[in-house]
Amino acid sequence: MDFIKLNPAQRQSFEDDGFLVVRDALDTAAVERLIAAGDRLAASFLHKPEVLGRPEYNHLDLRPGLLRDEALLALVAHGSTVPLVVQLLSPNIHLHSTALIYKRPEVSDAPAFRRGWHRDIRIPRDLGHQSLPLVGIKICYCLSDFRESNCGMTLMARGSHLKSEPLEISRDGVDPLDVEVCDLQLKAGDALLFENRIFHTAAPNRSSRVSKVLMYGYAYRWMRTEVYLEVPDQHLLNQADPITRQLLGGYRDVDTQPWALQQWSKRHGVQPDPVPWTREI
Ligand SMILES: O=C(O)CCC(=O)C(=O)O
Repeated sequence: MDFIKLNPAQRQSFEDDGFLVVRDALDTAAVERLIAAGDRLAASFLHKPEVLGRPEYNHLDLRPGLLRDEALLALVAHGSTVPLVVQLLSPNIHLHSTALIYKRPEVSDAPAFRRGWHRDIRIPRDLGHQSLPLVGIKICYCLSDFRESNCGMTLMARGSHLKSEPLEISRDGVDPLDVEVCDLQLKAGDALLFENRIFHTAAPNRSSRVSKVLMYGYAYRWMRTEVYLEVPDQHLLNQADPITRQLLGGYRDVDTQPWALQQWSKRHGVQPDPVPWTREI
């Protein structure tokens, strides 16, 4: 995997906002390859007739089976984004989830489907909203342009990763009032990194084109992967480069050192300081 240094401004922006935009994370050829792969997986969704008044039929959130496609597998250790995730979390990470999200255009008076503000991985359900840890980062790769508002991009509540309480939404409203809701303007090839604590929600696509993104989530290796991320077969693991093998969960257990990314981090001078169990007094 190539090395790209996380610069101080990027770190600050990620720490302040809970998300970070990486422009041109994918070149045109990669976007085309990924659209072709995504469209193959989404073929039946893309070709079925529109079901009026049922926005849930206009929204595809496909999670299992993505990595069987070569182009989608190659994205697991993508060089312009995953190095940033390693520097924001640590080398001790693996791929935690994958999703292909397509939204067909929706008529403007249709009820908002899946407009549900949430934090990822359901951690607050057990730990509450206070002292919530940063444990994972999703990379959202744009395969279509998102150059206007209300065109299907996931909405982010800027800075809400630091909130220690639930979001406040008025009885007749859908969005929080006390935080800035960001409907980011992105173009195909851009990536949006966002962390597990930030409140975000799906939003309807009021444009005239299908909105297309891929989301790959990374988390510490002691976080169990989402169940639909199938354990890759041994043949595939044997063929993978060492970093992809680690990211795919190729080590026997979490006590095995994350050798591949540890060595990569060391080679590039970005290994985190060790955290000792004990210290002399
Ligand atoms: O469909 C979307 O835009 C949002 C997806 C989402 O909320 C998630 O992956 O956690």
